Parts: sequence; structure tokens; C-alpha cells
Amino acid sequence: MFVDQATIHVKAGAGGAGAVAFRREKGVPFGGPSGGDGGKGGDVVLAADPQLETLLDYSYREHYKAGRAGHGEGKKRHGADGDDLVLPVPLGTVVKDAETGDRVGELLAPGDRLIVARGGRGGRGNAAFATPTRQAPRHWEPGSWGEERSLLLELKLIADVGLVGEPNAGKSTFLAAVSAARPKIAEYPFTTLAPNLGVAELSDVRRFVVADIPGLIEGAHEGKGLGTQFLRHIERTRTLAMLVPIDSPDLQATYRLLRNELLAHDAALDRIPFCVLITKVDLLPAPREVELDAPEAWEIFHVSSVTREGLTDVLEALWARVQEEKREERGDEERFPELEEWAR
Ligand SMILES: Nc1nc2c(ncn2[C@@H]2O[C@H](COP(=O)(O)OP(=O)(O)OP(=O)(O)O)[C@@H](O)[C@H]2O)c(=O)[nH]1
Ligand SMILES: [Mg+2]
Repeated sequence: MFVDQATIHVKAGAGGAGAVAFRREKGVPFGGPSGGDGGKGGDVVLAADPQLETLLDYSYREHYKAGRAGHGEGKKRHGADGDDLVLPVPLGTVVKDAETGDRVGELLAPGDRLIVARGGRGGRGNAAFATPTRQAPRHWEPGSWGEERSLLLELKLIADVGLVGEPNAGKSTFLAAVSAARPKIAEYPFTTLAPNLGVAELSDVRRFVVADIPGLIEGAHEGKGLGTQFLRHIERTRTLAMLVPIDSPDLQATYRLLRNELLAHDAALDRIPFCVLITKVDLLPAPREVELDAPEAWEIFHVSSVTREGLTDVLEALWARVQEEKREERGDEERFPELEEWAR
């Protein structure tokens, strides 16, 4: 099951009440007011957690409450602040007010935090009301209530794998073959006008997000065809798959064109590892060894989305690769002490 939406009700902690007290001490006949202030109620905070993949945990429970604060006490003692309640959510979580639909914020990077309900203020104790002319005030304030609201959490999928290819390379067909996504597929170029996302599932727990983007043509980086504006959908992917159809007139030229267009769009894409999928292999009778020189790729696969030849191998390899990249990302994080502390 892939849960990408949940509604929760959050309630911040109430502030503590201020105290009314007077100093009673041996040898001090008229002690002044000594009622301390109440503490501040705990906030409800969402925190982006790179270990989480779904909002599944939030489908089991709806109500979440931060700690209430302690009341003020005599001897001008402050009440203790309430504990914040920190709720971990996966990266890419978009938060909306469930009643108004207003966007509250989003959590994209590890360490992102968002206060979604503020704890109540503590009330003042009578010590705070003393003035030169009013030396024995009996005033005190109650704490204020913590904020309370219903939130809609939505997981905006961040693609793990991006499919890159010329128009008609078979990107949408591949996505449809490996996920429940149903993108439009047709034998004419530029069928896909906006990126499609799908979740490829090897099993319930082994899944990753695949992005199918519009076809790239020569000169795309100069705005030809649909241009490259949608390439930003793959800038944060963990690996790319370049699709080269087995029936293209010159596989090597197709491969070179794709790489050139990507790097012309953004040289930084060079850091994203990629494999090559030679697609539509059912069009040629076996044995169909094709020559393609692609030393930059981490592997070359032969697949058919029609006969499903090679699909399982590709999915297993993509899964392994995505895990490897995730591990590396987490390794990088450990070098940032503030992130480490946050993760505890
Ligand atoms: N025989 C065969 N045909 C395929 C295969 N994959 C895709 N096709 C056909 O190739 C054509 C293009 O497929 P799409 O999946 O729409 O290609 P695309 O890369 O998404 O194309 P754009 O969205 O236009 O960029 C369609 O007619 C598909 O049926 C395959 O594995 N074998
Ligand atoms: Mg398409």
C-alpha cells in the first residue's frame, strides 16, 4: 500500500497559570508577592526525516498533542515549559490546513522543521503585578490555550529514477509497465507533455518513484521541442535511465544526443549516475546484440515493455542503485553535526 495523504488533528500544549503566593520567611514580617509565572505550552512541530518513505504511520492515528506547561509556584518559581511534540514526516511532505485548504508549508530537505501549532503562553503570577503602590497584588493570569487545528499532509513524490529519451523512445510505456501509473501512450512524438510519476513496486516495502518526462530532441536546451524546463523534475533524482530504442537508425548517435542535451541544460546533471535501457527489443529477433559504447553508464540493459523481457532485472538493479545512493546521502548527512543532533 502506498499512502501519500493523511489528515491529522494537532493540539499544542496549554500554557501554565501564574501563581499567587507571598513570601513567608522567618525574620521577614511582610514578605512581598512571590507567585511565579506559568510555563509555555509545548509546540507541535513537523520535522523532515530522510528515513521515512510514506505517511503510513499517520493513517493509524489522528490526534496528536504536545505537552502542557506547569503552573507557576511560590518563591517566584516558573512553571516548567511543556514538551514539544515532534512528528517525523518524509521529505516532500506538503502541509495544508484541512479546513481552509491553505498551504501551511512544506518539508523538503533533511532537517526542515515546521511549527504547525504553537503552545500557549504562560500566565503571569502575582509577583509580576507588584508595583511601588501595590505591594500585595492578588492578580494572576491563566495560561492561554495551545493552538489546535486539522492538517492535511500530502506527500509530493520526489522521483528516485528519471526516464530520459527522445520522443517515442518508450518512456511512458515503460512507466506503465512497471507501475500503476497510466500515462498516455501513442506512436506519435510528444505524447507526454508534462511529467508523469509512478511508483514501481517490487514488493510492499521495496518501491521507488519513477518520473517519465517529455521527449528530448536535439536543440532542446535552446528551447526546441518542449525545451528542457521539465528537466528540473529529474535534477533531484538518484539515478537516470536513458532510453534508446533498438530500432533507432543510429543508437550511438541517439545516446550521444541525449547526453549532450542533458549536460547542455545543466552540467550539474553529470553527477547523477545513469544506466542505458535499450528499449523495444521485441522488434528484433533474438539474438539481438547491439553495439553501444557508453562507458559513462553504470550498466546497459535490454528491455521490452511489451513482452516484459528484462523488466525484472532492470527494476532490481534500479532498486539497488537507488538504495546505494540513499545510503550515500545519509552518509553525507552524518558529517553535519546539527543534522545528526536533529535526527536524535
Ligand atoms: N514493440 C514495442 N513498442 C513499444 C515498446 N515500448 C513502447 N512502444 C511503442 O512506442 C511508441 C511510443 O511509446 P511511448 O511510451 O508513448 O513513448 P514516449 O517515450 O513516452 O514518447 P513521448 O511521450 O512522445 O516522448 C508507442 O506506439 C508504443 O506502443 C516496446 O517495448 N515494444
Ligand atoms: Mg510519453
